[in-house]
Amino acid sequence: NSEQTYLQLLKYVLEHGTKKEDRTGTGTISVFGYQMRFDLSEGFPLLTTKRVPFRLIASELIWFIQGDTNIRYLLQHNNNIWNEWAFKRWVESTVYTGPDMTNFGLRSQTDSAFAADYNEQMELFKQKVLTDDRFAEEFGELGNVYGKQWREWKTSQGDTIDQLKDVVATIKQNPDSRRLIVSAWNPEDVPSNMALPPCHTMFQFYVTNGKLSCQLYQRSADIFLGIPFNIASYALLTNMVAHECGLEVGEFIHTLGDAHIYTNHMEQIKTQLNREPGTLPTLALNADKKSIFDIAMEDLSIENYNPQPAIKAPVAV
Ligand code: UFP
Repeated sequence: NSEQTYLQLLKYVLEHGTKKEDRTGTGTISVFGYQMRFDLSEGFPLLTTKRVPFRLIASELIWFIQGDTNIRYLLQHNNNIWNEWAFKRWVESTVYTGPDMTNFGLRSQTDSAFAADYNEQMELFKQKVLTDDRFAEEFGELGNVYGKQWREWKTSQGDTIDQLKDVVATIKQNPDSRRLIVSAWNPEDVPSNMALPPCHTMFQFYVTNGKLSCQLYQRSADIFLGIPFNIASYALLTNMVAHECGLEVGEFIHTLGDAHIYTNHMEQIKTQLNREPGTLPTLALNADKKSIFDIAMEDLSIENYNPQPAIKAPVAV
């Protein structure tokens, strides 16, 4: 099933990956080019060999769909997954006057005195984003990340393009189209206008026999921490778009570029590979909310999800 497909990727990269240095200084083993297919009618592909927090995936996806690029909405939903990227901009800015936070991601894992300082600064930062409008506007902002590119792609004419709205409309009007694409990769914005160049670079929809499929090209994939989120996120998006368009769900096809395992995730992966997968949960969508643009957290839930415990691992920043 879907979970085996993911576990096979872990095993494949453990076996065939080559050592590769990376931007974060952590070190990886990596392969280039890999494809997984998930039949979404089998169940919702949320891993059972470790708990994957669905509400974080759902609130992040809603945030993308709303075109939001400020971490305030995420913090309001107790979602901390983008904090480091905003925090990095804050501590590297000229207005920051706290203790030196250079290389905070790696240092906080090895130096406990530093970790205490870091946690304190991060808490202060989060509180400021939540309570201070002007601070949030300046430092909660991640720049032209996914939400911006999906909903308000800037054109050379000074207009914007709502790629997501357009693609949903085209699926309804011309489902056979071979141009059902949303791109998050904006070469003009990548060098300086975004906190993190998009990892899920572009996706395409495909309709046949009344079923909607989606393929994602992901340029860079943290297999242990990132990929389980990315699979669930695009499975959720595909379910939402299918629901709006009156289609059944087909496949999610996940195509990876640099697919890597960080060298400090090895123990965690051993633990996971020793576990037996269970049955996949199912997604419940509020049938009254037709448009993906109206869906809120309370319209989504996961049923029959009985995973094994979460496995903690350090995130490379
Ligand atoms: N990463 C993912 N999935 C995501 C995301 C990030 O796997 O959705 F936002 C990982 C991939 C890589 C790192 O390990 O984050 C990004 O670093 P880089 O830009 O150097 O590829």
